Amino acid sequence: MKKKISLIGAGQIGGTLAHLISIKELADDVVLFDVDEDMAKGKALDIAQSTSINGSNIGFKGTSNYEDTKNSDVIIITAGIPRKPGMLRDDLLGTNLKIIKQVAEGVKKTSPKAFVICITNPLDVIVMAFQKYSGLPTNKVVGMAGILDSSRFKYFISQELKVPVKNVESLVLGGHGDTMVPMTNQTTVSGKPLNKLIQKEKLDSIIERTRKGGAEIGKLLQKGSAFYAPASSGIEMAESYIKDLKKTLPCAAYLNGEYGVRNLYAGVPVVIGNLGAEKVIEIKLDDKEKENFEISIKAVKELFEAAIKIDPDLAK
Ligand code: TXD
Repeated sequence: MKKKISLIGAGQIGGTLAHLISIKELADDVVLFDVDEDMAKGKALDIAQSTSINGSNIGFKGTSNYEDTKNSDVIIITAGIPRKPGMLRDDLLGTNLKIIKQVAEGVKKTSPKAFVICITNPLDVIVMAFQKYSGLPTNKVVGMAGILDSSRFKYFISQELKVPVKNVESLVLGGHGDTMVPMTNQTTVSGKPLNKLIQKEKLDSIIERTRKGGAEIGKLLQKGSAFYAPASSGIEMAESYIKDLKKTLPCAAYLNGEYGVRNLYAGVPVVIGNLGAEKVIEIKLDDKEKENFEISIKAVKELFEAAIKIDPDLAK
């Protein structure tokens, strides 16, 4: 069966997603959709011209017409504005809510059966708004943040302990903001508990650097925000869905009682397979982790309340 992936937003992350899909041969057809049609077309053409070098056989199209994205298997959304230096993710709310409403209407009409991965910030609230606006089933709508945050945390630990990053196992849960929760007790390095390998002060500074990981890169880039690691993270989710790998990945998923949370999207471990977000895995949190997770959930809820003030339709 031919696979089609559409990327809504062909900016920094969108373009990188398309290139990774091409290299990994994850689909037969890739559509780059953007309000800036020429940019989408230009990137599609550029990547298409790399396929003879990579040896992949994929069709690329750039467009600003949702009809071209029709019947996509996977949709990855990055449409929106990114942070400028000094901005918080939450500062993007008003603008990106309006954009996600348009995107939801387009996707609902043309690809109601797609698996949708939302990347636009502020992540947890935007993915929830997309699900509400589009009415797509909650198991088919997920947000990408936890893989990226976990990857940053693992990288910093590997650098500190001077070990290969693949030896570090960890995950970061909660909302994608400054209250995100790196699970230190679930973190191991070559199977050994992290807490036994690192001093508390050092670990605290790594947690802080992880929480501010996006801002650190934004400050260096000056124009726009991180895009290579965010794109790789989105691809891991898309691949697990398309190939039915059933990987357990930290993603923003709809919670219906899991972790004591109802009717909210937040970062938790989720099995991603060909049914979408198949199952939320409830890991046991210690008291401190639980407390921090609850603080993070509170922050997501408050931001969603702010979103409802902007658009009361979201309360329905
Ligand atoms: O962990 C995470 N979830 C994230 C999220 C990590 C890094 C960045 N994250 C967020 O992703 C970031 O804060 C932004 O909200 C999105 C996209 O970041 P990117 O760096 O790709 O931004 P760009 O390069 O500005 O691309 C956004 C594109 C741009 O080309 C616009 O023309 C387009 O979105 N855009 C639209 N496309 C379609 N439809 C509409 N309405 C639209 N509006 C803007």
